[in-house]
Amino acid sequence: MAAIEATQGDITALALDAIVNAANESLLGGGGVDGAIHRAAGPGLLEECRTLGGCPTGEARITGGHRLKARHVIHAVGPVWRGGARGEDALLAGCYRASFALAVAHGIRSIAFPAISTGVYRFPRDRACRIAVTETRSFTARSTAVDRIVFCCFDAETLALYRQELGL
Ligand code: AR6
Repeated sequence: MAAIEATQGDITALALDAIVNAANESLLGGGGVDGAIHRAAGPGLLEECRTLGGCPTGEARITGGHRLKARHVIHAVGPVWRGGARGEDALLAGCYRASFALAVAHGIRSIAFPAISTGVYRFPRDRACRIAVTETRSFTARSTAVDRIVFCCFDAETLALYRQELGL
């Protein structure tokens, strides 16, 4: 069974096979964790992202890690929160599922996720945390392809939510 961890810090510092980016449909960068990842990875990441032609909400695309310690970046596009009746839950779950599918396809054995959609996109943090943990447990119950899954929380409140949800 894969180890599922929650930690507080900057995802760009993690030396894992892949880190996940909370991107937008353009895949051409932005603020928040997306901005931090592009700054740390250097201009080669944007160049590679330009070749992808964007990504629909609820899906993900993979690139190299460029100057990051991580070998790959999985760019997942979370939904903007619009009250919860516009398919937001399913779209957010889709980000995690698509990220795991890419991880398996690319032989990624260790991966870190930020709290996708819970910043600029305003998805309620507790609800997003439950979805992230549910999708992760459902993945680890059916696959042993990934050994280590890290929820990288930027602030203490988010970390506390994940710890509670994971029973840590
Ligand atoms: N490491 C880990 N988590 C971080 C970091 C970091 N370095 N920086 C921020 N977070 P957000 P979204 C947390 O806004 O809501 C961008 O402009 C942050 O505290 O980055 O999915 C994109 O281009 C929050 O918990 O992503 C899109 O346009 C979480 O990461 C849009 O924002 C997600 O916050 C996506 O919005």
